[in-house]
Amino acid sequence: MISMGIAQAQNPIFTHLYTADPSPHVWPEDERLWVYTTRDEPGSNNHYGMTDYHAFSTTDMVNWTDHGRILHLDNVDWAESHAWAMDAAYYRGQYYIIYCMKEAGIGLFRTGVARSDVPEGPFTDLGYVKGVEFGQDPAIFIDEGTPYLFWGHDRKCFAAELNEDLMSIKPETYVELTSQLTHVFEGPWVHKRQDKYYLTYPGLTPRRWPEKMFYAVADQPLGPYDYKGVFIDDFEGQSGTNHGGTVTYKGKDIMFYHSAWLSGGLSETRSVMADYLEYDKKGNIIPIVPSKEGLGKAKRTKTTIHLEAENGFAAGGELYNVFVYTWIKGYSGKGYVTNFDNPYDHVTMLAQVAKPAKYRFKVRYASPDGESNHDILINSHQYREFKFPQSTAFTTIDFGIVELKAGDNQVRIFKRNWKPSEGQLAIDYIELEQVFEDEQ
Ligand code: FUB
Repeated sequence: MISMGIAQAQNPIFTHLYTADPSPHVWPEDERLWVYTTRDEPGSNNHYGMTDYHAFSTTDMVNWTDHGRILHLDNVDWAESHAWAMDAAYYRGQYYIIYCMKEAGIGLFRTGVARSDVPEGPFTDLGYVKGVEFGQDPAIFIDEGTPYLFWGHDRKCFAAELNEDLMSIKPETYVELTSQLTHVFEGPWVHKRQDKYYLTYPGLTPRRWPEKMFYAVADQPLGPYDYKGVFIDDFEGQSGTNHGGTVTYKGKDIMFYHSAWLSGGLSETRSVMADYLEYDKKGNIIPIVPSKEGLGKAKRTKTTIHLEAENGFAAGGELYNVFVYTWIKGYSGKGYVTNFDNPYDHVTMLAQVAKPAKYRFKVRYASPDGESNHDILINSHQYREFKFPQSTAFTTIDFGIVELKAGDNQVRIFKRNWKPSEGQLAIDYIELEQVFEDEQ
């Protein structure tokens, strides 16, 4: 079975969460590699109930940070379902995600745009792109400062230049690329190499699932494209779909895509993969054979879920009668949560995982004026009363190993009863680090 040996391998990259449709990027003046993904619900094995997106970062491609939920259907007024494939961009000093969801009451895909001033989000929805009908599987490609949008599904692919606000296309630039992309089904992605534009896409050879990955090459972003062939063929443990993108990081070209390896063959419960992408002397992509080793031969990947307290509802959490402040310096993110004045005042953070598993739980806090009494609840069963020692600066407490269940986990820090505290607690973030069986 394919899932055998995963504990020692680098593929799939993320082994704590079911992830799909990866969008890899390196942002200006940031040494990290970023990967934005969709998420498959544990146990669903279909794509109809997909609701949210995650952001991941790394500097060594072994140790990854899952920054948690970055956008959910509930944060998008115009949408009703199907949080399907997405992409991300850095444009004029802001970070964007471009995604597709079905429009409420209409049931057709629209291409949404959301913005953040930090790459890890959470992102705020701005609406959908005007001029894009049936906007499934968007990819944004910025060439010399000009933004282009590619999208498509059901054997069709389209592209156009975007206006400067990214909220509408320039109609005069709209092209249908379908006939240039043999076997195309959905999921276009464009990258540039040595003045050539490579459009990679999942496709179906006639009447035959699952999807393979194909590519075509052009001299201009909007084509015409010259079909080149398949570069990820059928492989053991593939999912029904494939979808991905390319990035150059630390001098190496990497292809991110997805498989069904983590779910042990449930074909629609997917997991992100990565392998090096190489070209021959003529610039043709050398076909990728998905490998367990992925980007490194010796070490397995490990992910730490990092959840900033101040993100609240935008990241699936809750701030109940507490406030975000920035007075104590040294916090990460945009601030910290404090003012736990009354019983039941709380901050809740959402940790999502694929399977029941153990994690090392840490809390970064400050309590400048004295010890503070609080309680910690993980879902409804793990309750712990804790006295946070006085600390004028933000510091981290390791609470040891906790168990998370498959799906959504609520981590709550609160005042349960009226217990006097000398200090006022400030919560910066929590972390949940994967602990493998051989480390327990
Ligand atoms: O993840 C949901 C859908 O499956 C995507 O939008 C398609 O590209 C396919 O990967």
